[in-house]
Amino acid sequence: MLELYHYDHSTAAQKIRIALAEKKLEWKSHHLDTSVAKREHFSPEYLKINPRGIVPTLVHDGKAIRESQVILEYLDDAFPEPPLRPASAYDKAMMRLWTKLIDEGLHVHSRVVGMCIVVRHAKAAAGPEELEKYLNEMPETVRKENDRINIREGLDSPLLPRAVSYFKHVFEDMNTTLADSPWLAGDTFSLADISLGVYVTRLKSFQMAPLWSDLEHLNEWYGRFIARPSYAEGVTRWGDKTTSKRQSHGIESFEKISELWNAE
Ligand SMILES: N[C@@H](CCC(=O)N[C@@H](CS)C(=O)NCC(=O)O)C(=O)O
Repeated sequence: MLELYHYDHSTAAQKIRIALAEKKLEWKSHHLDTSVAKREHFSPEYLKINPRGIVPTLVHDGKAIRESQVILEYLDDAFPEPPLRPASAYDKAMMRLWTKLIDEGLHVHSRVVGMCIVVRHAKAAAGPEELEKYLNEMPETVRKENDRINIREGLDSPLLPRAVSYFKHVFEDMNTTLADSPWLAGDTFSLADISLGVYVTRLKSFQMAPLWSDLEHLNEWYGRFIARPSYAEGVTRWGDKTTSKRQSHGIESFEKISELWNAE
């Protein structure tokens, strides 16, 4: 049996739900409330299967697997059909160059952008005492320190320029690659497309798409990505209760983010 601990708009969880849908696997949902008040992901039971207190965790026949990029590879090993890694050694290596970016910094940068634009408002609304409890319980030190800075400084956070610039360069590199192939690692849809695609959705949710409107190959690829039934199943179906806040705070932040995007 497959079980997934996740929540609706988590990018890391979206990747796993897309892969599960591509493979047409049945799974049981454990939807966690990660709000400051509930913080179910810091409960002693959850920390036993995910000591970092983050989402997602896959449990397969009683064994827990954590870290979204590891889970994606695990799913492709455990359930090889249809494959989500290219057949040729070269394309597989290209796929891994893309997926490597996620843990090299892209996911952390995505959290920085999200926190500075919108999530800080929800965190601050919980009140200083609850927020302090939440941050104190957070097991990951770097995440805790980054969140403290980003909640306090918002759009003036010293972490924001690098995060925005990182996305700009990755999107440009993706556009260059996609000029020559329909998918990031060649002719077939792979873990690279799943891993990167959800972050385009995330930035788009802040109404930032005009920043990369000139990257036509990236935009065409994104159209192919979201047209797949697995996207409807893994992303759209779960919704995102923070959509309207993402939109309104995104619009307020557009000028600043645009300035950082165009800084070099
Ligand atoms: N490296 C981890 C990152 C997971 C992660 O950052 N999860 C976020 C959701 S995308 C989370 O648990 N957020 C809840 C919180 O930090 O309070 C992975 O890829 O699984």
